[in-house]
Order: sequence, then structure tokens, then C-alpha cells
Amino acid sequence: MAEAEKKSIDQATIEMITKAAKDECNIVFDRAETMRPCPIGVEGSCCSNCAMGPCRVPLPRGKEETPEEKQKRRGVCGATAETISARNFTRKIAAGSAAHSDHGRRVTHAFLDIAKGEAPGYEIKDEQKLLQLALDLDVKIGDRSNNEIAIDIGETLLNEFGKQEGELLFLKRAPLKRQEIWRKEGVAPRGIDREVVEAMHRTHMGVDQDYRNLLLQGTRAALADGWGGSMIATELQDVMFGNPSPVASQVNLGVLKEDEVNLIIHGHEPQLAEMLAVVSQDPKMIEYAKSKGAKGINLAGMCCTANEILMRHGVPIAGNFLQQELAIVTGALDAMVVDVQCIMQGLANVAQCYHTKLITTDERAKIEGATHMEFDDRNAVESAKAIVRAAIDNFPNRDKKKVYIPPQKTDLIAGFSHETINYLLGGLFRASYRPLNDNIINGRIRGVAGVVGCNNVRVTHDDIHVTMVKELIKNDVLVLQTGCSAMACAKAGLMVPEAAAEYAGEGLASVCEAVGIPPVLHLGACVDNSRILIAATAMVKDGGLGDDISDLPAAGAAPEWMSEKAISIGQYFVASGVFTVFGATWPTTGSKEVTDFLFKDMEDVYGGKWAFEPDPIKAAKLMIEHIDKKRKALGIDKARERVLYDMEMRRELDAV
Ligand code: XCC
Ligand code: SF4
Repeated sequence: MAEAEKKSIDQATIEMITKAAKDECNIVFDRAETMRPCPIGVEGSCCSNCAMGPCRVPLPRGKEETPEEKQKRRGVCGATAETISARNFTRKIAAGSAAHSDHGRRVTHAFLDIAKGEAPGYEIKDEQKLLQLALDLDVKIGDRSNNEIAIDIGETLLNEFGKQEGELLFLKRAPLKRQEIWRKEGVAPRGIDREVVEAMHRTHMGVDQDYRNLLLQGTRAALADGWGGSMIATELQDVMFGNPSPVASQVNLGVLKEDEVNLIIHGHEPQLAEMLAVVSQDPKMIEYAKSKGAKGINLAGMCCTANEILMRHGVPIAGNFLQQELAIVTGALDAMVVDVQCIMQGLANVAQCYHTKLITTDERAKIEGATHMEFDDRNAVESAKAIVRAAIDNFPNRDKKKVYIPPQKTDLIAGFSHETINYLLGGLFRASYRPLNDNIINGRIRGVAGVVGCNNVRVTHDDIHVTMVKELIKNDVLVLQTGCSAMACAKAGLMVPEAAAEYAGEGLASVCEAVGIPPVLHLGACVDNSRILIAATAMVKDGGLGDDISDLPAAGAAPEWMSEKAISIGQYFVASGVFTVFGATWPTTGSKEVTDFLFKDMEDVYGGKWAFEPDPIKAAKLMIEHIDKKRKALGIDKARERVLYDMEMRRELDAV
């Protein structure tokens, strides 16, 4: 096998890795070879929280440790491997929660600007969701205008970030039993910022030095993400930009066009992307592009910003996390426009090998060597136009000899918000999760899995996602996806209705075919993992599947994770009652106690727990085992056997 073919299962990616080598351009796949992971850091056993260190407390290799030796395995301050491991894990959660929540905060500010009429070009698009939110938050509706209601909603939610006492308001959306667990354990978040700050404080040198107590705060900071910052982001984005509904599009580097100005928007926040989607279709802009010799303007997305505008506008996706540099390697990308998160600094370097203009747009995320063109949502149209113009101006600078766009692009259907799943399954007039629950109870659908998260260059790109998801749907597990994982499976052709017949088990396929949905549903960006929490809660409330999220035949996974945000997501899923399996690498292997707490003890309290399994088939099996365990506890395991028996008989009859 050629070197590049070990690095990805995606043909476009393989071709671009080969092209980068030919063009002598250093990319992430090369850097991963020269930069090997630190063996001590990778197991979570390095502390650099004060200047007496960094201290390394790795497990002794190749031999059992005596209790005396373990006693001595400490940092200079006396911190144990447990403390160091739990501190590092908690800090990852804090960073992940901070990232999602600061995104949520920025969205809330934009929402308020729009409601106050200070952000021309935007409007409240989804009135129904606005009113629903008002009801949820006890905001008066009466005969007030949408904007008046929105101002109250915006202010109420903005207050969630700096709140010092009480509880986050969205916790009330969870099943009652779940809320009680959180209160009893003392992990109900008080305010979003407060939990992140407290996590940073408690992990500072010489503060919290009991790993259980540290992880408790980690849980609280994670819940402040899932049921706080991320949920606020999703809700307000939907109200401002429209609740997603099923939409057809395409994914992979082949969506770039040789004869048009190619502009990619990459990162996470949708405000600029929304405006770019509008401005890039402006006839005057297209005219301008033509004056430079291009046939039009081609906007595509990358990473989660891509998911946002895919879900709402059907804007095509150029690729997932590990393809960001490769988009530039095509030689056909005129501007790479970035906002925040998951933006590799390597982009600046790769852009120098080609003509691509790298444009940063957020004051929180500048990159040396990039052009900074700040985006201001109060002056959105003009800001976005300036960016599109810069891309157009760069079109004539393409070096034609260096242009090669790989042909791969795959069709997909995206846009499955919690509400659309509701309508699709229940019908417009009696929207409900009843049919989904019924099909789980009668066994056609075995259970539900959320497969989410990043790419990680330490494993074969996309391979782990696709292998795991294929195994799950083959076993009649309906898969809900977000993030870069969704893109991996979309590229592999799993997000079209026809995939049901080709890849899904008979039970799942029969339901998908009846409703006309793919067996793998795209729910959006990583902040939209909050949609999975809401969907899970709706399933509980609809009845027949227990009275808590932890009773559902459901599981979660992030098989190629790399970001700290993924750790925060995993922790809030586990603390919400979901069995969650991560692949690639596990950051607490340096402490048996901390790992046992996460992999075993958490289940006693929260009904959910972590697992680590890098092999995607084995990981899928763990998820299926868990789903079957829950089916059994609900007393619906027999129903499934009947369904399978029926199908067997049908097949035999067909054969006659
Ligand atoms: Fe980033 Fe969200 Fe991970 Fe992809 S999946 S690499 S976090 S873009 Ni969220
Ligand atoms: Fe070492 Fe303790 Fe300082 Fe960490 S806090 S670097 S373990 S002395």
C-alpha cells in the first residue's frame, strides 16, 4: 500500500496528501510523523501547573508497582498521579466547555443586536421556536412583538453565563429523575462562567487534591456546556437563522470548482457564514467575479461552520478537520476564511505554498501570517462583502499549473433537527416521538447511537467513524451524528435514503424506507450535540422507554476525537446517563483510580459511564451490548427476537 493510503480511507484526501508531497508542501500528516506524542503526556501523567515542575508521574512500565513505590510516585508538591490525572482531565473539560460557551455567548450578543434592530441584514427567522423558547424561559408573550420577546430571551440567556447562584434554566428540560440526580450529587451548574472559573481554580497548584472532588467539578463544568452554553448556541442560532429541515447537498473536496472563485468558511460560529451565503449570491458580486475571469462564486464550508450553513442553506462541505490544509493543496482555493476553533496554524504555512489568502475574522483568533479582516455583526453585510471581494481579487493569482481538484463529492441529506425528527416520524399534525419509540419497543430499531466528534491524525482518517457507523446500522441501531464524524459518514455515502437498503439491518431499513430517511441522521455542528440531549429527553417523555435518559437503549461515541471540546461533550453525555465510548487515545491511563472512576463508578451514580476502545468494531459491539442490556431492563428484548423471527420467515417465503 502506498504511504498516503494508510492515512485515510477517503480517496480525495489520499490524492491531496500525494499532491502536497509533490508540491513539497508540509502538511499535518507529515508533521504527525516527525512529532510523536509524548508518552507521559498522552497518559495524563505530566503536570505543568507550577514552576517547580513540570512533574512527570508515569506508571512504571513492564512491572507491577509496589504500594511503597506508588507512595513515592508524586510531583514535587506531593501531588499524586490521581490528582494530576484528574486535574488534567478537568482542565480539558473546562477548556472545552469554555469554547462551546464562549461561542454561545457570542451568539447571544448577536441575537440581542438583531432583536434591538442593531444588526441590519439579519432577522428573527423562526417565530415558532422563538415562542417555544419564551414559554420554556417564562418570558411574557402577550401581544408583544417578536423583537420585544427576543430581547427578554436574549437577556435571560446572557445572564446564564455570569449567574452566581441557583441553577441553569435549561436543566429543567431534562427528565425529572435526571435533575434529581444532579441536585443530589451537587453537580447542577450555577452559572456557565462560574463553573469554568471554579474548575480552573480547583486545578491550580495546591487547591483541590481529591480526584473524586476534582471530577465532580469537571462534571459540573461539562453540564454547563451541554445543558448551558452549547444549548443556548443551538437554540438561538435556530431562532435567528432558521430551524434546520431536510436539505440536499454534497460533501468532499470535489465541491470546489475550477472556473469559479472558491471561498471556504471554516471554524464554528455561523453569523459570518450566514452572511457570506447571502452576499456570495449577490448579482453585483457575481458580476465582479466575472470581471476577474471567474464564472461565479463558490462558497463551501469546513468543520462545524460548514455544518451550520449546510443544515440551513445546503451550502456544500469541502471536508472535515483533517482536510482543511488539503483544500488549499488543490491550488484552487482563493480564500480560506476562518472564525474560531479547530483552525490549524499550519494553514498559514500551506497557504504560502499556493496562492490562497488566509483570512482571520474574529478578534479572539488571529494567526501570524494571515490577513485579519474583522467581522462585525452590526455591520455584517459590508464586512462579508469585503471578505468576498478579497477572495475574488485573489482569483487571478492562481497558478494554473498547481491546480488539481480531486473529483470526489458525495450526495447527502442533512438538516435533522430535533423538531424535524419529530415531524418526520410523527407527521406535521401530531409531531411526536411516538413512532420512533414504538419502533424501538417493537424491535425494528434496536436502539439509538450518537456518533460524533473530530478527526485525529493518529488514526486512519475517517476509517474509525465509518467502520463503527456501518457496524451499528447493520445491527439496526439508528445513528445520530454531528461534527466531523457526520462528514466522514456523509462522504462514505451513508447519509442518503438509499443507504438504508444497502447498509442497514432489515428492521432499521424498513423504518427508514417507510419514512424516507437515511439510517444515519445529520444533526449539525458540535454545539448541536445539545439536540441529541433534547431528542433523548423527548424519547423519555413520550413514554414506554423508562423514565430517564439512562433507561434508553442508547449509546454515544467519539471514535476519532482530538479536541478538548470532545472531552467536555463526553463528560456531559455520561453525566446525563449515556454510555459513551471514545477511540484514538485515552487521557487518564496514567491513573487506574481516575480511569476506574470514569469507566465504572460513574455508572452507579449517573447511569452512564465512559469506555475506551480504539477498535471500531469492538467499540460498536460495546455500544450494542449496552443497548441490549437496556432493552432487557425495559423488558422489550423479546419483541426484537420476534421481529427477527418474522423477517427470517419472510425471507424464507420470498425465497420460495
Ligand atoms: Fe473540531 Fe467542530 Fe472536532 Fe471537527 S468535530 S474537529 S471539535 S470541527 Ni466538533
Ligand atoms: Fe509538580 Fe505539583 Fe507543580 Fe504540578 S503543581 S508541577 S505536580 S509541583
